[in-house]
Amino acid sequence: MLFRALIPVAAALMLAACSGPADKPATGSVIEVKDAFVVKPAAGRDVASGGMMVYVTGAPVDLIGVSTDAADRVELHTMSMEDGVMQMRQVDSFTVSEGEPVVLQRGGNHLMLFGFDSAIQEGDKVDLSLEFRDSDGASQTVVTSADVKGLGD
Ligand SMILES: [Cu+2]
Repeated sequence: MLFRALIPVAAALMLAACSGPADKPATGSVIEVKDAFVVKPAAGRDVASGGMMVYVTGAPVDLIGVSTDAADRVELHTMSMEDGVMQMRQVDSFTVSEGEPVVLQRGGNHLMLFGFDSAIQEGDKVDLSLEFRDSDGASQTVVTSADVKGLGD
């Protein structure tokens, strides 16, 4: 998992403030999701991108999957520069640590929604169901409401 190793570095670069390693028990990690959005694709296309901020209080958790009624399938993607070209790659998970939120956004790590429902319009809201797993293997599902934005927003 080459890309998983890169993610904490990227998160630390984006966020100057960084607390020390969290050696707390995995139980009771509190997950908070903010500013979720999905970008409606151009007419005739059905692949949408999306993002959000994910915070955790307590032990680290992994975001291992996303589902929604608004699309057939959602993947977690990284974005990186390789030989001067931006490349997207699917990854299995993103790790969220206290003080190191996962930032999913345009131009960076992001969600990719395939088979996005063309009936959904800018200004609508869609629910995203986020599945997390903690270090004990316990899972936690968080549902967040994402704003549907236009390509130029
Ligand atoms: Cu992508």
